[in-house]
Amino acid sequence: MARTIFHIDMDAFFASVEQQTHPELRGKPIVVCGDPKGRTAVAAASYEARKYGVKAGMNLYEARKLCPHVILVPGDPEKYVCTAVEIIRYLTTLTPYVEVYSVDEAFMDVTGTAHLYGGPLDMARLIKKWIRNRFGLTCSIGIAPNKLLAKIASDVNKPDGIFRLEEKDVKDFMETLELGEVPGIGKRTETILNRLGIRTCGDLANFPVKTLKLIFGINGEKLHRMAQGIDPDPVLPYAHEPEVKSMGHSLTLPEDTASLKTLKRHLLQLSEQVGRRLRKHGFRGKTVTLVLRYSNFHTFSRRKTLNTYLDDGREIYRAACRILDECDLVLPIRLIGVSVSTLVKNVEQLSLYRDPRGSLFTKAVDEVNNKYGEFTLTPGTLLYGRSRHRVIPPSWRPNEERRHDQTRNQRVPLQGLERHSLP
Ligand code: DCP
Ligand code: CA
Repeated sequence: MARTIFHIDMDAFFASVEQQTHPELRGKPIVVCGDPKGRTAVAAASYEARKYGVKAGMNLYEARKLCPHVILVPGDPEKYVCTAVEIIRYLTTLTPYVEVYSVDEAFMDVTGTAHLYGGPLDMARLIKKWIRNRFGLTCSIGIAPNKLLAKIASDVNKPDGIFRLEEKDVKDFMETLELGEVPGIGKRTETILNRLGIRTCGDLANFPVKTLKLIFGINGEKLHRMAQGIDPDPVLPYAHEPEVKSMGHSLTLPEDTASLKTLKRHLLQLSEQVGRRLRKHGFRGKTVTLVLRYSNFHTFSRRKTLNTYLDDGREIYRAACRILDECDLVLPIRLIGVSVSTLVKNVEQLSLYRDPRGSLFTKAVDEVNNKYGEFTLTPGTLLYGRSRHRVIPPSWRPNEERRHDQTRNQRVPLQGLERHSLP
């Protein structure tokens, strides 16, 4: 049976939220960035600023050069996440098949529900009306037989538009579509394809799949399918995602120790692991918990809730060290653990509020470690001292007495099992 999928994408999301919460900014060229005095990039540009060529990813100097009267607004991630969460909650009242795709994008499978709202177009209008009434914000909605096409379609009448692509029109639509318009075809792939004389999806669909497989491996077939607008992936409902409340790691030390220096070295490695795991699963969290077990097996935890959501190992480490410094240790430590809770998912774009070079660096380190193994690249401090220990599978909750204490020298990923709560 043919499916009906929506892709909902908020227009100039962060910038529009700021314009709604600060009416004096409405109708003006603004950019949302980190600290305007610091070295930050443009996270979002209002449509008024885009007219001057200002866009996300630019540095502030470039933005000012293009539009000298542009207004710089420091970002407020909490506000955007809360807005996004409320919108997602509303969407799930229409159908349970809602997939959160990014901080301001969601897919919905409305195959079985659109008729209840007068059909796909009326349902899309209803969603736009609700978002406008509740927040004064606009969004663009793509309606198509699958997620890939719905995502492409939501860009067609952006901003504040709806575009419906029906099965019968897919072939013609794809024929002239530029490769760069297809999510999943990056710049590098596009360049290689261009060299082969392929400019549009039509060209790609007509290209021999055998040759594509020789060049791109198994991705060759995928590219060929994408060019034809084929995407069998289901909408993965938010409610069906594995329930995660916290993520962490702990380590039973090779020897009991009271040395803060040694404890902090282990903490750095554990924090890096936690950060990497959070990023891998698209989570950020704002509560950092330190768990300590004395040599007499007495176990306790201390936590701090921060103002921002973290997924960076070094930031987690800094928070955990502050907690450790405030602990009055009375016995040597046998086990140390760190976990992050109060999680939100898929808000990775907020990381651009930090120094963009910082998040690019973290991404690059993750890529190397994903490929060559944990801690191939690691903070210098971890290279000294004892050899590292193996990671064993998730099993530990921060507040529980431990089953896993029998074995020393084990790092234990912590993973809470309750559903993570929305802010
Ligand atoms: N974002 C960011 N850094 C980027 C890109 C985006 O921090 N390089 C943030 C700010 C955006 C939000 O994510 O408002 C959503 O990203 P989009 O790419 O959907 O961009 P916008 O919603 O701002 O614009 P559009 O109207 O084109 O969707
Ligand atoms: Ca958007």
